[in-house]
Amino acid sequence: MHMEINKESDSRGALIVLEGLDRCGKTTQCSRLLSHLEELGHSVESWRFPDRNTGVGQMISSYLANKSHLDDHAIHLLFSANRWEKRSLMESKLRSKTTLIVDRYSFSGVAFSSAKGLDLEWCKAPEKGLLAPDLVLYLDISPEKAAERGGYGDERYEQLEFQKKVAQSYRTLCDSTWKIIDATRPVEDVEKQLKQIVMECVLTCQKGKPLSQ
Ligand code: DGP
Ligand code: NA
Ligand code: NA
Repeated sequence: MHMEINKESDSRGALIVLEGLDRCGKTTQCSRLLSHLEELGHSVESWRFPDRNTGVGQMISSYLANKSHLDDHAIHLLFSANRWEKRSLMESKLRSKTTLIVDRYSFSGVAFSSAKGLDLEWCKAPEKGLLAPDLVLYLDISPEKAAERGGYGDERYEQLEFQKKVAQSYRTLCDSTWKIIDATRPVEDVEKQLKQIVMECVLTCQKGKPLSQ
C-alpha cells in the first residue's frame, strides 16, 4: 500500500521507470524518451540503477563483473542501498518539476534476487519507503529472443538460464498498473508507443498527482 506524501495540486515531475530483462532495449528507449521530452521543453533527466558512480555502486559494479563475490543477501541490500542513497535527490528533483526517466528500479532488485531463490517478501522489504513510480513500463521480450539480440556481455547475470528465472520473477511482480510493451517490435514502434504513455503521465503529474512512497 502506497502512502501519499504531498498535497493534491502540487505540480511536480513524473517518476517513470523502465523495467525488463537484459537486452530488452530499455537503455535505447530511455535515451529516446529523454530527447523527446527535452525537445518539448520539459525539465527531464535520465537516471539508471544501479548507479555505478557512488561508492556502493562501485561495489555493485565489481560484483557484476565477477571481480568480487558477495553473499546473495548482502548484494541485494547493496542494490537497495544504492537506490536509498539517491532517494532524497530523487524527491527534490520531482518536487522541482523535473521528470525522471529511470532505467531499472526496485522491481529489478526483487526480480533478480528472487530469481536466485531468495524469499520474495524478504527481497521486497528494503525497498519499502522508496518513492513509488508514477509509471512502470515493462519492455516484454522472451529470454530466448533477448539472447538472440547478441551482446550479452560477460556480466554475472547475462546468461540465458538465469534470465529465464528473472522473466518468471517479473511475471510474479507485475500488476495491472504496469504497462506491458511488446519489445520485439521495431525500435521506432516501441518508441512511439512509449512516448504516448509517458506524455499522459507527465501531464497528470504536472497537474498535481500526489507523490507517494
Ligand atoms: P544494467 O546496468 O541495467 O545492465 O544492470 C546491471 C545488471 O544488474 C543487470 O543484469 C540487472 C542487474 N540488476 C539491476 N538492479 C538490480 C538489483 O537491484 N538487484 C539485483 N540483484 N540485480 C540487479
Ligand atoms: Na546488463
Ligand atoms: Na539496481
